[in-house]
Amino acid sequence: MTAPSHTTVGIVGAGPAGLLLARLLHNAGVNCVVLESRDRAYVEQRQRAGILEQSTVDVLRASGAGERLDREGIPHEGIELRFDRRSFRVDFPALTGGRRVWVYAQTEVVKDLIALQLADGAPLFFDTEVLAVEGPDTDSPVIRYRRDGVERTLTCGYVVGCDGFHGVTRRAIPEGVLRTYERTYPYSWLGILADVAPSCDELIYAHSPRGFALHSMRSETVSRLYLQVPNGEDPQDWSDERIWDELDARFAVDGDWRLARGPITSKAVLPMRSHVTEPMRFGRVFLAGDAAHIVPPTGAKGLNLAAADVVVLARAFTHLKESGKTDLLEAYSDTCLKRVWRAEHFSYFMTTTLHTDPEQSPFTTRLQLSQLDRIATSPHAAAEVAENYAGLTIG
Ligand code: RFL
Ligand code: PHB
Repeated sequence: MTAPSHTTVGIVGAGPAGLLLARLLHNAGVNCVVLESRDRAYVEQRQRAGILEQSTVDVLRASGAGERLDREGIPHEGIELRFDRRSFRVDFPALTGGRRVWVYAQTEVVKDLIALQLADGAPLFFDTEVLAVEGPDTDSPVIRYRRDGVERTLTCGYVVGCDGFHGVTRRAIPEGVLRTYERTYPYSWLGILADVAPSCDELIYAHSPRGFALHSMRSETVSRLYLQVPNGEDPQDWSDERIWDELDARFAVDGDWRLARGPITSKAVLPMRSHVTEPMRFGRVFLAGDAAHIVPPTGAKGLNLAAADVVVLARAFTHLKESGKTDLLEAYSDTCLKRVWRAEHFSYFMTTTLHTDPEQSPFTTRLQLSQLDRIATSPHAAAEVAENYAGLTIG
């Protein structure tokens, strides 16, 4: 199939943001085309997020992509915080008026959305690299792309950059207009997948003198775990035994909890970063998801923010189609940035409260422990964590 030369909404990138936007637009009868540089297998296998907020689940269900999620997703009603060899459970429904989250991997969300899109949706082209987005402040911006070694163009009514942090769409916004806010962290995560039943029913976020650790899961037989490691660490330097020993040490609590070990099937080191691009719209070019903002993964917010952006955008395009009005499109950036900055703050808070900076003073460690103790003893402090984690209704 060859790509058309014109469409209403040109979408760059088939990650969760691009795919969900395409589904929502398809359902609303708005034409679009999705161009993705990687092949389908790569996009479907990329290991990333694991936690969906209630509102993300609601949107996926309403869009028609909830069938397998409802069968295989695991609802979670809390998380466990470990510190000082003790543990505290943050109870989401009790603290938020009934909200919860779902364990359902990003790989599965992406597979479900791709299957729907290829079955009846708008054109979706893999192995198609977007080279540039041109004319953002004209009535018909153009996407320049390469497919099968040939350069072509797609003329659009609007372009949405869902092309992640390293994408090209952001470059279409002139430097004088663009503002970026950034923070890097002096540590990374070593993430593993292991063929072993999770040793917990809910996720465990652990503060320890040896650094942060997180116990997550993918299914009843597959565990996902993360360890704070120095930046630039080589996963090859981490034997399976070293990883399990370190996880054991960091999750240690008084009492008889045990971490089950099993074969490790994947190891990767992931950098941590906070980044916001403002504005998220220039003329007829929009940014959504990681293309506009990055959060460190400690708050489990990235995928949920991407979904929230495209819901706002799909609503704005539907409104344009129905009323001819562009007011919601014009408000897009301001509407999204409110939620984005809240998630930035929460992700920063979770990250800096739970990790150990290599230069950290004993004073800062005492502050972290005091903050964690506050969450464990004050329902108000715990509710602040629960509301942010389970998802706020903004925008
Ligand atoms: P993506 O997923 O990066 O997709 C962008 C797509 O654009 C394509 N692309 C291009 N296509 C055409 N032409 C070009 N020039 C292109 N340049 C790029 C790419 O190939 C890709 O397919 O961005 P999107 O859609 O905005 O989705 C964002 C999420 O992927 C991300 O925020 C989350 O994974 C973050 N995240 C988590 N989020 C959560 O909500 N809950 C979690 O539990 C959670 N855990 C995580 C995470 C991210 C992690 N890493 C790897 C940073 C755990 C980890 C370890
Ligand atoms: C995951 O399961 O991959 C995961 C869960 C929670 C996080 C980050 C990653 O905060």
